[in-house]
Amino acid sequence: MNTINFDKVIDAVKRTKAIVLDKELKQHISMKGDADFVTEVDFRISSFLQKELAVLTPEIGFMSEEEDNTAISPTRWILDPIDGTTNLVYEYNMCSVSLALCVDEVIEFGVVYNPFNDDTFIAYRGKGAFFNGEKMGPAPDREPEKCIIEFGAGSTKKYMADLAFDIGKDVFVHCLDLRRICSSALSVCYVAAGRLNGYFEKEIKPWDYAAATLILRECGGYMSDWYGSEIQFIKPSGYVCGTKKAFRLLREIIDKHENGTADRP
Ligand code: LIP
Repeated sequence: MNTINFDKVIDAVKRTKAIVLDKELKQHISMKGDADFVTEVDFRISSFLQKELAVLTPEIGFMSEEEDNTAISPTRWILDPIDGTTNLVYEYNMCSVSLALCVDEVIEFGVVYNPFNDDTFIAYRGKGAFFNGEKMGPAPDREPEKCIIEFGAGSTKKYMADLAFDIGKDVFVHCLDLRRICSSALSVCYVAAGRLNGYFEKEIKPWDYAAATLILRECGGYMSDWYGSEIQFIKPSGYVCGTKKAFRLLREIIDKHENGTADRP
């Protein structure tokens, strides 16, 4: 851990910008499932960072959205080469490269980089989080009715739509407004930065949230899995996070719906 040159790791992550901005590569699109895009940009970034990290840290394993993750090492990089692939394909340009270092299921380091505007969120466990080089403080703890909440509905999981939208409606009437950015890594970082105040989604993958979780934690944010337990990084998880009051609101609403008590007198 102490011997890792994190500046070189961050530099490698930022060098993915050339791949992301290559207009030709993102035309090569295939479907992993319904409403689930993958492009040549995703594959190129995954193999580029795998090679770079193998040179910088040969002893550390590698887990990535676009690789075969059958043998997962307890000490591993967790990469989402493009979080927000649909946004990339549609040129919505809210995408991030998200890389975390996980050691025995604890996230030690995380970087989330948006190549379209160079926003860079970085955190080192116990040493704080940084946005574009500036130390981040705790985000303002807004009252629920002043909160903007990111609503992750899982576009690839339409069978969850009723529950997601029932909860979404309930949250919407209790907060200022909902957002759909659809890059979970960016959404969690935005909660850390106070641009959003909370975020929830019933099921996402470790690479969507590993790096951003440390960034939010280092800023004093609150988070849990869908049912209120600790977030895990070895398998998919629900994700609920926010500043204190927003998190409390989201937990109350989600628990109410999951326990079947919603809309009862
Ligand atoms: C996507 C997320 C998005 C979430 C989707 C999906 P991808 O990641 O970041 O916020 O709603 O379920 O996981 O597939 O673009 O890397």
